[in-house]
Amino acid sequence: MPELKTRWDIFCTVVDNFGDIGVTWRLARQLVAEHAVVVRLWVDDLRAFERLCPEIDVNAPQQWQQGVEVCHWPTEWQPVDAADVVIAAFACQLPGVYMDAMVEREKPPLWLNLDYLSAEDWVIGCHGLPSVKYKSVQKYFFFPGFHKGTGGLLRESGLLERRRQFQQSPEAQREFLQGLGIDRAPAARLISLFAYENTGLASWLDTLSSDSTPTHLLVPEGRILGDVERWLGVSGLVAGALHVRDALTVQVLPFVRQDQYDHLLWCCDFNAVRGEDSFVRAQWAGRPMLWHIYQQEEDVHLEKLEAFIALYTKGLSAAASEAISGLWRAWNAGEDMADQWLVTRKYWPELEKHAEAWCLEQALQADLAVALVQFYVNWI
Ligand code: TRH
Repeated sequence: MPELKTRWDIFCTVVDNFGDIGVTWRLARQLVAEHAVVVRLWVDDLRAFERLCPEIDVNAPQQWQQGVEVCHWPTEWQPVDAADVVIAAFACQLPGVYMDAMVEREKPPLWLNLDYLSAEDWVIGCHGLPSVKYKSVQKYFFFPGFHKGTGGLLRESGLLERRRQFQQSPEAQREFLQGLGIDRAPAARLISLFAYENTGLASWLDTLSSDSTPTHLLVPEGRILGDVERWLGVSGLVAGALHVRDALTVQVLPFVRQDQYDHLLWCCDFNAVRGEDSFVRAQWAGRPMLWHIYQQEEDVHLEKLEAFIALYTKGLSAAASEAISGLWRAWNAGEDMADQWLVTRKYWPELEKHAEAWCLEQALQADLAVALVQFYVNWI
């Protein structure tokens, strides 16, 4: 008799931006593709989802996308059977009726809270611990992370091989960039910019525009465009816009599908990323990067930032470590970037080597999907 596939339900509320749906969509696809499980992804905001995956029918209550059953999470919940594994992403609150369905199962499901990514040490101690209980059903904390003893990072099988092949093929890169309307000048440094509003941007762009090396800056449509407009002295920037200021070419890109965004990161010499998912993808790109961390109340995000800096800079020379840490701190404080950028440039070869080494070191860990499946196997 064929073995019945395990059924997984992933719940995602889009709090803001694209990280919540970005992470859960990536996870759902990987579980289906690599672990032969059945996944239903419940999402409350299909419009946000559509930006990452244009095939989404925003009006469909249920649809199949890349092997994942995508369900709109309605305000009025209709009863459904609970799955074998239930993931509440980022502490979202499950519908009460669904929680009762979990209780009614003959064997209770494995119920997990997939938490936010952090490099802080305490994560190791909390990963996998029991959280709250609903009647007879126990919830567990599941923490992604960079350390051994955490749930690891999302990384599809063969990702780094695909990335390396692409980076070794100037033709594949040229073709990809041309598809986005990007004609890279041969000597230009390519930088992608995905960030929240940032008062430090103008000083960075000033420095890039007066540099001896030309820069081609690629900016997907999003929250940073207002700052770009102010610096350029223009308004109404949309995808396709291209402006040259001395050594700096600024090009606005459409918000591309998630897989294309990976390729964009792989093409660039330097990636400014933000939040959680693009931050991880930039690490898999193996190139130097700049992280704009998601701001939290009472500045608790600054501790997260420092924890990651401390981990990431291990193995760098003291001077290179100071340079990249300074750049990241300035960016996250919205401060002047000029000096920090000039200092960072001095250590470029070392930072490039380090980015690849960091990527390989992180890839030694089991990826998050494998860790989840393993957690389930150990639990049953
Ligand atoms: O969009 P983000 O800032 O998302 C989040 C949310 O704010 C969330 O509430 C918060 O908790 C979390 O950050 C830490 O940044 P993030 O996580 O990088 O998500 C962006 C997603 O969008 C990611 O999956 C990559 C994708 N993306 C594309 O698919 N195409 C694009 O062109 C770009 C620029 C991004």
